[in-house]
Amino acid sequence: MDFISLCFILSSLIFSFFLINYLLKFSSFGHVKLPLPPGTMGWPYIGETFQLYSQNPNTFFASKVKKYGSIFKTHILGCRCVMISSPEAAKLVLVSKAHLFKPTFPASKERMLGKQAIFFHQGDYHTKLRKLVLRAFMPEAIKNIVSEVESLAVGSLESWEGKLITTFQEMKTYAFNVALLSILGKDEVLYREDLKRCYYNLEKGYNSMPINLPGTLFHKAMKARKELAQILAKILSLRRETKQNYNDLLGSFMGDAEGLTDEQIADNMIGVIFAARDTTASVLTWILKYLAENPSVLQAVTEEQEAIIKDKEKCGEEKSLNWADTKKMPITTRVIQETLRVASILSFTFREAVEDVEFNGYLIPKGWKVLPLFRNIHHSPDNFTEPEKFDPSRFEVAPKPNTFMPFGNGTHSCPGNELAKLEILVLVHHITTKYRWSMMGPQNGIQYGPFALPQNGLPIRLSLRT
Ligand code: HEM
Ligand SMILES: *[C@@H]1O[C@H](CO)[C@@H](O)[C@H](O)[C@H]1NC(C)=O
Ligand SMILES: CC(=O)N[C@H]1CO[C@H](CO)[C@@H](O)[C@@H]1O
Repeated sequence: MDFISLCFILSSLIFSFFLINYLLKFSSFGHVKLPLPPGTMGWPYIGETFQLYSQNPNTFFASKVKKYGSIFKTHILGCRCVMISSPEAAKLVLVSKAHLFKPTFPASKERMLGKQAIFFHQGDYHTKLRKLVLRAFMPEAIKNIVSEVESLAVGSLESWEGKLITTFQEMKTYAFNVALLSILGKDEVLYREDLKRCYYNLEKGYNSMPINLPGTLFHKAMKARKELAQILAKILSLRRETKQNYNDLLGSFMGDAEGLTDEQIADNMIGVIFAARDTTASVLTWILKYLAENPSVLQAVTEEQEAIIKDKEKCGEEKSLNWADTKKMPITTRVIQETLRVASILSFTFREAVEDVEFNGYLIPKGWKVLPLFRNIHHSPDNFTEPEKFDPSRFEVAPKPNTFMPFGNGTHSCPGNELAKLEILVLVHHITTKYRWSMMGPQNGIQYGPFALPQNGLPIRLSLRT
């Protein structure tokens, strides 16, 4: 055999090896059989739940990312999941292939908020709801409630004056009141206390064992859910009688020509309170902590806010804040952005693959959960230098697409983000110009419940500035 035929035989062997290998990748249905992402699945059923909860969850995610890269598989709480922490993968799941990844929540959350709430849906019903929610929360709509938000902020601050308070608890009340204002407009005050009591019982019961026997927290929660629906039904029927036009979320829901049922309206009003309260309250809590720890930043924010007051005096404008004022707060705005990044209160979100999806040569199998890890993306040194450092000036340059997503992205991104920013700006305006606060407890602990929060909700003492 001459050298040339030997080469020919060898190369055909190599060629057939690759051909067979390639053909083997196709299953009997003709689909490409891709490998699963790297990672370990832990024990049967419990998987790696224990590893996740025995430490700070972010340490678990971070060590996995280090070991396996930005996409890896794991098994927690009985679910097989793929966790992703690159901007490209987040874009795929939340934006470009959003239709292949449906939202998914634990059953307890669905029971609490109601099956018809916006978060749980995909497709036409979701699109319709989202349009109605956005209509009530877009800048054009919330421009008109700046001075009412301001009254709520001023009222809260006055009630804390000279007292030792738990920042998170108090911010929850403020955020609840603003949420109600945006839902019910001026009707808010009439129902505030009743709605607050019901919502509180509902929330306490939803974290408990689902045993519906008299006396249990769960039973009380079920009762509270009914009472909430009754109060809302009363408001609905009053509004239907008066036939006025309302600019608030309830007005938007009721005005829809296609018509939502009372139950759909109730589920979504409770859903919005749920989405709006603890999120905004924990961001506000972190802001007070970071401002207290960074005196030069506090100084810069205070000066920016004082300049707004002086400008208004000079122009002879009335004292109360308006929408245009809130657009003259670039330093404060960067403090909010940096707080959202460092604290990343929503560490991740959940989706479920509705069919087999390929990403970067890996298979994400149908039925698996997919978790975009916002916190890891926000803390990646590739996207943010010295990621653990609180440095608002980094936002003088706009972040790259899909590297900074405190409000998510795509079809389910936060429709309340403008309102959240507004109520934070307004409170920061008044607290920095009139007050000072000191932190009263241990200052380095973080608790997760489920949002990241300074230990014990950040006890502070608030006093008037001298
Ligand atoms: C700083 C405070 C807030 C943060 C960090 C935040 C964050 C988020 C994020 C990340 C999502 C998307 C979740 C996902 O894709 O799975 C979301 C959705 C949502 N948020 Fe917010 N949010 C905040 C405040 C608010 C407020 C004040 C409201 C209402 C007034 C609100 C209403 C909603 C609603 C209704 C959704 C669901 C949207 C949908 O499924 O289409 N949020 N929020
Ligand atoms: C959301 O995704 C789009 C498309 O990739 C991108 O242009 C945009 O900047 C993203 N938004 C955020 C907040 O990253
Ligand atoms: C735009 C950009 O720089 N993206 C990078 C952010 O960090 C991840 C890894 O953590 C990289 O994969 C991205 O390329």
